[in-house]
Amino acid sequence: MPWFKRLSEGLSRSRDALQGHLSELMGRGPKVDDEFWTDLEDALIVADMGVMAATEIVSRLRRTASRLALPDAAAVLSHLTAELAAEFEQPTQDLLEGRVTLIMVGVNGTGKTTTVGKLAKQAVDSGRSVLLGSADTFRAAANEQLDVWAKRAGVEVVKRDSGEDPASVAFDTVAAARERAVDITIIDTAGRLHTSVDLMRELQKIQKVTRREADASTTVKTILTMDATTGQNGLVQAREFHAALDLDGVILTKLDGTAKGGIVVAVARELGLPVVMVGVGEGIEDLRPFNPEEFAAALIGSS
Ligand SMILES: Nc1nc2c(ncn2[C@@H]2O[C@H](COP(=O)(O)OP(=O)(O)O)[C@@H](O)[C@H]2O)c(=O)[nH]1
Ligand SMILES: [Mg+2]
Repeated sequence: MPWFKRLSEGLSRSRDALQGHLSELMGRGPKVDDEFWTDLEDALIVADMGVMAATEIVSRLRRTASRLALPDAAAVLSHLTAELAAEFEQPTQDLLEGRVTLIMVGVNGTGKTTTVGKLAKQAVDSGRSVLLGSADTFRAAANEQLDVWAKRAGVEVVKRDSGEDPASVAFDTVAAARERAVDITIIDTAGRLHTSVDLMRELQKIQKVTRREADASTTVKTILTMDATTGQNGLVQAREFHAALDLDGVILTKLDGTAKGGIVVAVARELGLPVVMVGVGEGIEDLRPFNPEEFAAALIGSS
């Protein structure tokens, strides 16, 4: 299935919800008055775009409407997709371009390990050399889960027994990657510890070791996976990760499981971080680089 169709299907719950509000808005007639703008803003907020982004999109749309002397509600809404896409900085850089070392972080269950597996497979398919590191030594099953993905992708995993120091795994991984001049190195990490202070400290240690030991020709990036179904709660967690780790980007997973796909807008706007990829399912093909125009078109559909 082509990617846009996948994305579009993945966002269908969000699109249906938003379309419901927009057709209500259209049903009131062609008049564009203050109430129209307020209701449009509310519809965007309900989609979880966040108040800041919703306000900004609506005020830009208002300016466009007056500049182009748009005659009615339908004409105004036909510009919504473009204004939504304009919310994002562009272009988003390809995560797997050049030589990179990625540290994947995020709350348990948000999709770190799955995302590591998908990225590994995609990188291999595009002819890159890949090495994975299993620095989730907290859960016993973590190694096996990553192994399954690694086999699928045909790549090696550096690991240690559970309970061992995750920063040592990062050290071993990066050392091996350096020696073999690997293109793409991805380190999976744990998402749950006794306290979040412990977790952040552990991740900071992994980050420090990785930055210190990684080959000078690779870019080290710390990427947060965020479960889109957790909505605004996920944003709170994301802020905590960002404060502790100075993130380089966010991957939004499980957009297929929510009616509030607008969270992508809130993440970009309120965290000031690029959304580097989006996930719309459990399959390898269901993770792709984020493209603002595509996303806006899939979220809003034709009205
Ligand atoms: N529907 C859906 N499920 C996903 C997506 N990404 C990950 N998952 C599922 O989320 C669950 C937790 O993923 P996992 O990688 O183990 O999370 P981790 O604890 O952060 O490593 C798994 O069942 C994945 O298949 C996605 O984009 N869509
Ligand atoms: Mg995991």
